[in-house]
Amino acid sequence: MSAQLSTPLSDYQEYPPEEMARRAEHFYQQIKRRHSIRDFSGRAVERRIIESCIRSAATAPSGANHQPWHFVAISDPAVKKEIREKAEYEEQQFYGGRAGEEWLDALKPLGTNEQKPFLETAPWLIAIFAQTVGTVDSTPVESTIERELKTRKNYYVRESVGIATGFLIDALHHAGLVTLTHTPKPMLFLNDICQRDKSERPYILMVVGYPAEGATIPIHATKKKPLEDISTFI
Ligand code: IYR
Repeated sequence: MSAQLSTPLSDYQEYPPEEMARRAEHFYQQIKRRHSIRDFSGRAVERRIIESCIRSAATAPSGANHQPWHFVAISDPAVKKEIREKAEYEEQQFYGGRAGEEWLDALKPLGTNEQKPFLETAPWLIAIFAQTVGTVDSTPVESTIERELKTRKNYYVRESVGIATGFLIDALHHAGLVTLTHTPKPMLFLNDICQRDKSERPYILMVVGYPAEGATIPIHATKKKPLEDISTFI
């Protein structure tokens, strides 16, 4: 007899079409208030909020359900300071020419530069790692050999971690927080600081907190392409 592979779908919720339309529109009205923020307040955010949002992120679909992600949530000021120093060093090279003229031109309307004070001001940084290989479960391994035996390849890693990151941004926004999807490049320094194995790739450094009083957003970032331009119905 083969092992049972399925369980009833018990938590699906159907809505009548009218309610569905209302909910879909309501979601749009809520999500369109999400903006990437660079002016953060230093106000603290409780750890349990961050924990819930990471739990939401981890419900994302992933290749073979391997869940190839790890979230390192950082609130320690000394660690945030170190991250800021390392990120600003990389950004200096980036803005100083490494990015190339075309890329720097594309960034002009955002008004970004190598200064990243928010990496220290914001109460939380969430370093998201993508695991190219992973272990079957999270029980600690005793030896290198044991790790190798328990290690398996992951699939669609970028897609999976990208979707989970989207869920995370949405969960944080829903909770009433603001985020910046930050990508210092290269950000391998995050492996050392967060003590993550080299087989894990730092994917995004999510900056999380409250907006500073008088926070602004670039006008450029408010211009979203209309439905006609981004979709085709056949
Ligand atoms: N990582 C740099 C540059 C940057 C790149 C893109 I594409 C952006 O949309 C925004 C910034 C920085 O964080 O400044």
